Amino acid sequence: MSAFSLPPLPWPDNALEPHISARTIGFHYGKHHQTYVDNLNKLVAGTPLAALALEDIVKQTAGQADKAGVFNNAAQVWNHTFFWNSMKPNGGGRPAGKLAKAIDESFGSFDAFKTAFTDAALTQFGSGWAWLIAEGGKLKVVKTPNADTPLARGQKALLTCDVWEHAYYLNYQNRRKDFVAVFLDKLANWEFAVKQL
Ligand code: MN3
Repeated sequence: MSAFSLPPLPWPDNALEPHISARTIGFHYGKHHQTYVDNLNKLVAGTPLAALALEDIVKQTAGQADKAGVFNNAAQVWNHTFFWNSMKPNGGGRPAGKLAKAIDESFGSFDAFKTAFTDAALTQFGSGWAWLIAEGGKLKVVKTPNADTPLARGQKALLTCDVWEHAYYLNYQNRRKDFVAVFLDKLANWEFAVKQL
């Protein structure tokens, strides 16, 4: 019996076109995300970890060298589900209400937030993630390498952009900057982000 399953996407696989193609989603969700789920199930089968919630596996295996495989796959399952929810058709633009206020208070302006987020996404060398997080009553932008995640660092994730090449290569090839701009301008799901606050 499989402990974990691939959560359904929050929108049809072609819903983010033309910005992210159904072909990209087909590989990214159908192959990459599914593989993390399958690997996690294999790794935890018959161990006490199989009885835990996904979030607890991520927290409990973080930083443990002998559990790196479990952590990497569990964190990638969680990160990808969070990423799908961080986007929506006709997203982007600016958040409203208390999130807009929190961004202004923490970064000075929405444009300053965008610059910080873009910088984090572009300076994450190799594979990883850019995040808007809440920590200590403030919003911050952070980047994490590979599978690493704010969930393992005691930080509250609000929004993320996957900057592994598999997230954008079919649509943008090496142009990560163009992908990140489209994420912020056309796809970011601010209603999801505000729910995390
Ligand atoms: Mn990915």
